[in-house]
This record gives sequence, C-alpha cells and structure tokens, in this order.
Amino acid sequence: MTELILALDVTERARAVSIARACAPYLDAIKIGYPLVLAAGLGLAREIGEFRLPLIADFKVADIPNTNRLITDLVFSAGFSAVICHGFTGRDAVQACVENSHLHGGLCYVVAEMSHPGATEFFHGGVAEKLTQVAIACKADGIIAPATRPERAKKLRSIIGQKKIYAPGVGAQGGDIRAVAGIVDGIIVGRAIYEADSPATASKDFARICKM
Ligand code: NUP
Repeated sequence: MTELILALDVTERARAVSIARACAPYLDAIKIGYPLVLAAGLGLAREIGEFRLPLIADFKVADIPNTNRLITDLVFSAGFSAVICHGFTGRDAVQACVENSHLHGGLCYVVAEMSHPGATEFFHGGVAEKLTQVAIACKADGIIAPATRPERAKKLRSIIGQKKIYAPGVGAQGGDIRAVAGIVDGIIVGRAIYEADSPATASKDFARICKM
C-alpha cells in the first residue's frame, strides 16, 4: 500500500480548508508549503489539523544549524507532525533539523533529488546518493525522491532501505503513479487534485491506485 499525500498549494485560506475537508477521507497526510503559509499564516496548520491527518511542513529548511532549530521549533509548535529539509547544507545542519524534530515528537525528511527537469543539473552525478547517505547518517525518517524518474527512486531505495521515500511529481509534472507507486512509500500530489473539477473524486481515484 502506498500513502497518498495532498500538496495543498492553494493560496486562499477558505479554499484550502474546503479542499482539505473534501479530500481528507481519501488521504494519508497533507503537505503544506510556502504558498499557503505565506498567504494564510502558520496558524492555518491548526485549522487543517482538524481533519486529523499528519501534516507535513514542506519548508525545505536549508540554513545553519541554529536557524534550522528555530524554524523547526516554530513548525512543530504550530501543530505540524513532520518537516522537509534540504540535505546540501551538510550533516550538522541536517542533524539540527532531525534532532529537533524528534525532540518535538515529529518526523524529518531530507530532499535527496527533486522532481523538476532542472534538478538533473545539480542532483545527478552522485549527489542524490550522497544526500541519501546524509539522511541515513543523521537518522532522518526518510527522503524525498522524484516520481518523475522512477529509476532514480529505485536507485535511492537501494541505499535508503526500509526508511520512507515520499515522491512528488505525479500528474502535473508528468510522473505516472503506476510506475512509481510500487517503489515508494507515498505519492505527493498537488495540482492534479486541487485543480481538478472535483478534488474529492480525484483524490479518491489516486487513493484507489495507491491501494492496489
Ligand atoms: O522535488 C520536489 N518536487 C516537488 O514537486 C520536492 C517537492 N517538495 N515538491 C513539492 O511537491 C512541490 O513544491 C509541490 O508542493 C508538490 C508537487 O505539486 P504538483 O506538481 O503535484 O502540483
């Protein structure tokens, strides 16, 4: 079974809440990033939290250790259950994110390779593999790997082992859920759900494939 995570990147508070409410029965988690938090404030996490799903803060935290600790303090105090950080900042910075997340009882995932076409410019040539090793060394709970490149997700699976892999890029970015669902632990889907005529029906359809 593969989890279905909604990337709730709408920029109106009321629309975000209504989409989350409609899709919640079919989801395993909701991911909130800069678009919604900058539009509606961090307090929105409590409102979305009412749907009783894990809430992932996709802030791709990428600063010095002390700043990472300050950011993750705020993330978990706001009610999130997990945070996504970058790994290229190095072990001390990633460790600060992971340790602080765990202190708060939360989870931390490290971006190993991004899903967009330009990601090949810096994440290939052994970098994603190295970032996956950083995630392991820092005791992160898993990595983010591209649904747009199932063969890369497979390669990173061979390094990360049993730890979680969450994969964005299905739908709007061209990734095929059927090609990647068997490799990863969770699929992250944004526009293909929240821009659909019926976000609830779209998430139900994705959830059905995830459960195959
Ligand atoms: O490599 C990544 N690719 C990616 O799309 C890492 C991410 N965190 N994301 C996020 O996943 C992106 O910011 C968006 O929130 C979601 C994908 O949305 P969509 O392309 O399905 O609309």
